[in-house]
Amino acid sequence: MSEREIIKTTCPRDCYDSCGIAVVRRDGQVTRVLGDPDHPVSRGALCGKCAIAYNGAWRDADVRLTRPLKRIGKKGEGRFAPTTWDEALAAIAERLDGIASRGDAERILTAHYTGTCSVIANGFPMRFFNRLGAREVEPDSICNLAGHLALDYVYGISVKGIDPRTAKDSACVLVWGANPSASGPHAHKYWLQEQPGKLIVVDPVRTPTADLADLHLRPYPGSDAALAFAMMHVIKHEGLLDDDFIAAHTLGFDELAPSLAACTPEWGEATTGVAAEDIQAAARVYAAGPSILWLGQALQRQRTGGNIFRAVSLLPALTGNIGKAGAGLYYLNGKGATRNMDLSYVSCPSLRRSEVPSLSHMDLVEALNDPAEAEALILWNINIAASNPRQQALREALGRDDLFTVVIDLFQTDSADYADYVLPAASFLEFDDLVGSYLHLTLSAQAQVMAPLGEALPNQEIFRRLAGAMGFEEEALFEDDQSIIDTMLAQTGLGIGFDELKARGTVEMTKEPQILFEDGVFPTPSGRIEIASAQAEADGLPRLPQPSAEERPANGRLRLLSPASPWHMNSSYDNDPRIAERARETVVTLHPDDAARLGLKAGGRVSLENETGRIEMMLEVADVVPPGVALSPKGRWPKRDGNGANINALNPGEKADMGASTAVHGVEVAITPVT
Ligand SMILES: Nc1nc2c(c(=O)[nH]1)N[C@H]1C(S)=C(S)[C@@H](COP(=O)(O)OP(=O)(O)OC[C@H]3O[C@@H](n4cnc5c(=O)[nH]c(N)nc54)[C@H](O)[C@@H]3O)O[C@H]1N2
Ligand SMILES: Nc1nc2c(c(=O)[nH]1)N[C@H]1C(S)=C(S)[C@@H](COP(=O)(O)OP(=O)(O)OC[C@H]3O[C@@H](n4cnc5c(=O)[nH]c(N)nc54)[C@H](O)[C@@H]3O)O[C@H]1N2
Ligand code: SF4
Ligand SMILES: [Mo]
Repeated sequence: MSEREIIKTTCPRDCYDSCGIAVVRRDGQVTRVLGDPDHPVSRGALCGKCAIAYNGAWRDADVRLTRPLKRIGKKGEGRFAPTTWDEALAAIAERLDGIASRGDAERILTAHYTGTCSVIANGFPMRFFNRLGAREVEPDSICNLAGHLALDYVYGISVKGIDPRTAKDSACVLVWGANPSASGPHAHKYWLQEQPGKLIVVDPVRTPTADLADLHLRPYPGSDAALAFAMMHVIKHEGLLDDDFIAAHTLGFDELAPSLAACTPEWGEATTGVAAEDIQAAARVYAAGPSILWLGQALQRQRTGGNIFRAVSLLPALTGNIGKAGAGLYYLNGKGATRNMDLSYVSCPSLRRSEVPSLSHMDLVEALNDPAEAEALILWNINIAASNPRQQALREALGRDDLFTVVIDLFQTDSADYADYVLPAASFLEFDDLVGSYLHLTLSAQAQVMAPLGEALPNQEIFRRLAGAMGFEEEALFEDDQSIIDTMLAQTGLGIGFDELKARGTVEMTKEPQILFEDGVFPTPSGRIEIASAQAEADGLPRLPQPSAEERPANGRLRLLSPASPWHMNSSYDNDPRIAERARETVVTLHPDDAARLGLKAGGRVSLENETGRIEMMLEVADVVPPGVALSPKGRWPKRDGNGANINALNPGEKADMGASTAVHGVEVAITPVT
């Protein structure tokens, strides 16, 4: 009789859900990776993409990187020979040491993000880079920095949002610029559908989440600040303001109020495309509350994304929809901030001897082109050749012969093709760690269920060994996983050890739903919600959010949206054969009016072009997208696409108005038939 056992672990992908996983092992060998039926969010199922990939590419030694590799071909060509860990680490250490010992450590760039989000594998490698004095490419600048900075101005914090369980007391959930049907499929399937209130969705696209809504508002992309102002106009003029809350907990409403007068629903309709009566209806339902406001990541990926975020985030302040059960706002629940974990313990910024300013991903191409700025580049948990803007220019920069590049990944990505050394990372199934969802206030165990494939090593072990090869001596660089896990678990105050967490899989941080800002104190300079912000003004931004909308594309061009795809996780999974079957060809979707205007036929090939690049796709015609918008989700590997490029070949890398953060949903393209 073979022995069957089930081990609980957790999905650490960059996803709102952080699903519980049940790994089936027979005689010590993993046979299936399934959903954990006990998990409060996912209730027994993984999403389709992970169900395939975790039983496919992620455990397939023929697809995974299993040995360190050394480049033998030209950069970008993807020709490598196997080497040993000792040789690779010695060579890397020698190069980095050569740069650092002449005082140029800031010419060593490191870019990393959320390839894996577990606490140690996501944070520990920074101990090495802090000690080295390397320059960090600002991680959030590729994703959500503008939104963080905007909420910091208004609320003093951006990483503490509602406890989703409080929705049992809500009369309305307003999802603004997020599409959980793709980006958090279990939040879509259970949480949103079971909450008792009305669902309002603000999204130009009719997504499956929008299909669930009682009210779906479809503003033109980048016009959301105007929509928020029109809603605030209605709230004020229909007597729906919470005057007591405004007086007690906010600053600057008197300065804002005059600007609301002109923002009538009719003005709102003309500016955003949303019907005046829908603006009124949404404002009334939201104001009556208790209401939850979900600020999606897409909302701030715009040229004026910071202003948009400031404007929309005023709705809770004006209506008192915060500080009580069933109310509040949500952007991201930071795994440290909402779980009492001090993540700086993991990354140890104190190891840094001098400050080195970070670099925006939007400025990476220039930096890589300049030997005085970049002599070495180390990438881990990130695939810039697929996911960064200015794809062609970035490739050329990565091709620079004297740029020493190291890529750490599970797979031979497009980025890895440019490496001098490729190092194989272990997957989350192959080491212990902690996972905290960025929506649900849970803490979960990531449990090792199998040995690393081949010679792969967890990120943290790679950097311990590299620290050794460099001759570094600080103890913190060598701390083992168990010690870090114990320290972090102790900080949480949950009173449980890792063995108990592993047995339970996932625990809620509190028994009852937490209420956000229950004490009415906000960590801004004034302790109030800062509608008017002296800090923003000091930083060269307007003192108040502006009732503006971005200019629409001219000359028949369309606004290109490339949000999360249900079959990819960012650029992950494109190389799994069963997922590739489902996403065989890259598709762009246009409204029937645009297709007709441009003389394009459904099923035909079209060219998407702008000053940054050109790619071809198959055309789908459907009124799920509004006129003037083209939709084509992110996620393809450039080298697996017939174009040898993906959607980011069209992204000029324009910056949002805060933090030099990405404005990827502000891209404009011309679309023509391919004959
Ligand atoms: N056009 C367009 N582009 C976008 C976006 C968009 O909306 N539109 N969104 C942007 C956003 S929000 C983001 S966050 C970025 C993310 O973009 P990517 O960097 O592509 O993110 P991922 O695919 O999540 O992970 C990156 C890599 O981490 C690897 N990885 C997984 N686990 C591990 C591990 O344990 N160790 C190591 N070393 N590697 C691991 C994966 O194999 C993968 O190759 O893309 C951005 N690019
Ligand atoms: N399956 C899957 N899940 C993922 C990811 C993935 O790639 N695949 N990526 C993960 C990552 S890194 C992130 S950051 C999150 C992002 O996930 P979300 O927060 O959901 O953000 P996006 O996917 O960028 O876009 C969501 C919706 O915003 C809409 N939108 C675009 N522009 C505007 C606008 O100007 N105004 C309004 N109101 N709506 C707009 C788009 O049409 C889209 O339907 O998802 C995470 N989850
Ligand atoms: S990617 Fe998200 S939905 Fe899919 S298994 Fe992981 S946590 Fe769950
Ligand atoms: Mo992201």
